[in-house]
Amino acid sequence: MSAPRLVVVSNRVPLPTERGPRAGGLAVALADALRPGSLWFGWSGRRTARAATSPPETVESNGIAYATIDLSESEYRLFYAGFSNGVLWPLLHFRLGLVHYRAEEYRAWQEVNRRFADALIPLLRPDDLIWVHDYHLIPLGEALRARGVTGRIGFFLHTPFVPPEVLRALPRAEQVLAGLCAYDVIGFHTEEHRAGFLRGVRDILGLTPDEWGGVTMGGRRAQAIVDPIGIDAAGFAATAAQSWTGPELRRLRASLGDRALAIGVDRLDYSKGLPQRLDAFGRLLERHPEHRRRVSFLQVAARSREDVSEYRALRIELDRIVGETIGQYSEFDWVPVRYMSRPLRRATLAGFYRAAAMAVVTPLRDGMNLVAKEYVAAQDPANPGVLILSRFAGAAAELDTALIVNPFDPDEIAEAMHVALTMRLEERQARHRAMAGHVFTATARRYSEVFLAALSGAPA
Ligand code: GDG
Repeated sequence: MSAPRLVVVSNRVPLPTERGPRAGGLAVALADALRPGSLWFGWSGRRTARAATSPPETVESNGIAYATIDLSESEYRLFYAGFSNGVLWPLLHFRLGLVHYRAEEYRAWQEVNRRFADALIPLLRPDDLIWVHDYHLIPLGEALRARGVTGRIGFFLHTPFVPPEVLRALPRAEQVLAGLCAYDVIGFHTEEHRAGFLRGVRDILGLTPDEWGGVTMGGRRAQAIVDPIGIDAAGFAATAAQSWTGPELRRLRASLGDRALAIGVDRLDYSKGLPQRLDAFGRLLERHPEHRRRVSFLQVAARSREDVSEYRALRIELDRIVGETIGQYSEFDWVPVRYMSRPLRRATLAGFYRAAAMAVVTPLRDGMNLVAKEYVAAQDPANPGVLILSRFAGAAAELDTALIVNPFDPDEIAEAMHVALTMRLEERQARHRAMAGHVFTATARRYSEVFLAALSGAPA
């Protein structure tokens, strides 16, 4: 008997025709699971003036079908920029002060999920394994069930999950939790996220999870699992080693001279702790002036979600902080911070990680953080750089030999930067070895194998 077909659903479908510099993340994580014959369904990224009702557009590449629908301007505003990124994203990152709840946005979120379900139903076969991704699509499982889908449906949350004390601030907390319970499997990056969800189920829904993390609602049992996402570590390491000798790396090295490179790579997002990190770098130069002229900090912060006002405000704030740091510490032949709001090519990024003596990954909260794992994979094991990592990134649960910091404390980050820049080779190697052990084992392939094993009901 042949294996069931995998149907992946995510808000944005990475169409094979538009693999830009940002290709990565989910597409890499699912590469091994997406065998020929699989289907990937979601939003095309296009916005239309009026609500579209036409059937999904399908393109095929390497045997995989990509089926997409468009969103109307108003759906984009209410469902995507509104409830998904203006309510759920800040809430799930513990930023209650940034949550702007509006009932019409919540309704649009439910409505777009129903439209996704309507468009997906005709493409489904009875024995499909359906794997839904992320907070935009929480109600999709319920919507599919309401339309008669009886097969296995799983959901993976890429963000953190908050404890019930925080979740209760959301006027529709019960519906969100109930939406999650409509799946057969609900995946989280860490035990902390899973535990927060199960506590919410108990405290807000009044249901008692069983000892294996199962929740039974309406006669169905949903299993909450921990399945940390990983990267294609071997592939990324090979890319880093290869781009080491390429033209961009030559230019980078020429521009650095004998100075050390420090690197930060993030989507420009308020969850990533960028102002605190730049503040910390200024404090390093203040407290340890021996690093002046000896290190350059390259911050790559590609713009994202600029339709949400907080993101525009953050960009302006960062422009100011970067300008201040540059003005304060620059000398005529040295600039302390290099700041790029355009994305780099993935191969170039891999080489830059390898060239960096330290990476500073200090989100205030993060589901996982793949940059931390990419940095580890890209290092030369004989002469590795040092990772400074926020204790509030999911990655800290695995990469505990990084220099773990509180991202809200610029002094602590500055001290960690000093420790990193002066660390002896043996210690760097030992810390890196332990982290590489995780990154090269808990890979993208393992992530999808574990999830799909749980979803198909087999032991992982
Ligand atoms: C969400 C969760 C979770 C960034 N700048 C450039 C570039 N990137 C790539 C990185 C990395 C990816 O984007 C970012 O992934 P993260 O995991 O760090 O963060 P989110 O985008 O917030 O992702 C997160 C993830 O989902 C997966 O579950 O880990 O916690 O928030 O791959 O390399 N890539 C290129 N140029 C850039 O300038 N090519």
